[in-house]
Amino acid sequence: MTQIAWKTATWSLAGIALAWAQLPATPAQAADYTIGEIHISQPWARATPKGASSGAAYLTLTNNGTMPDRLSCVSSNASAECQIHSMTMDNGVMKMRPVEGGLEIKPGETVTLKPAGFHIMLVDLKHPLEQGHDVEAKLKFEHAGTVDVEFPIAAIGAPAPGAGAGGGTMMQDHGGMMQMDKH
Ligand SMILES: [Cu+2]
Repeated sequence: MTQIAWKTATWSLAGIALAWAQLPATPAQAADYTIGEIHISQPWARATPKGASSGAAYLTLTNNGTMPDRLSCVSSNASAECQIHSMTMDNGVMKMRPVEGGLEIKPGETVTLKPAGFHIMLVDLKHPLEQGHDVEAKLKFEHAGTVDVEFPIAAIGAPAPGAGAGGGTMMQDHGGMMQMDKH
C-alpha cells in the first residue's frame, strides 16, 4: 500500500517535470539589426545536448541594396570556430558543408537560415548552448561590414524560434544520419 502511494507520487512528479520541460521557453527578446543595406531579423539558436561538439544558429537576412552581398561568420563567444553551412539531401543522407566565399544575398532578396537549410555552424563548442540564454556571433558582410548579433537560444531540436522541442527534427539536422564534409 505504502509502496503504491510512493510510486504514484513519483510518477506525478515526473509528469510535472515533463510538462514543465515542454513549455515553450521565454527566450530573451530577439533584436533586429541593420548594417548598411542589410537587415537582420529574428536571430535564434538551438540548445545543444551535453557533449555536443557543434551547435546551429539561424536568422533572416534582407538585402535592401542594389549590389549582392556575402555573409560569413567571423567568430562566436561559444565556439572555437564559426562557419556558414549549406544542407543538402544526398542519397537519403543529409549533408552539410561550409559555403565557400560566403552566402550570397542578392539585391532585394530575403534569405532565411533555418533548420534543414542554410545555418550558422558553431564548431567546437566551448560549452553547451543553454535554452533561455544568448549566444553571440560576429557576422561579416563583404560590403555592409561587421556586426555582433545575439541569438536567443530556443529548445533542443526546436523547429522555429521560441518553439518547443521538435522531436525528430534534431535527428535530421545534427543526428546520426548526418555527414559533415570538413574542408
Ligand atoms: Cu552545419
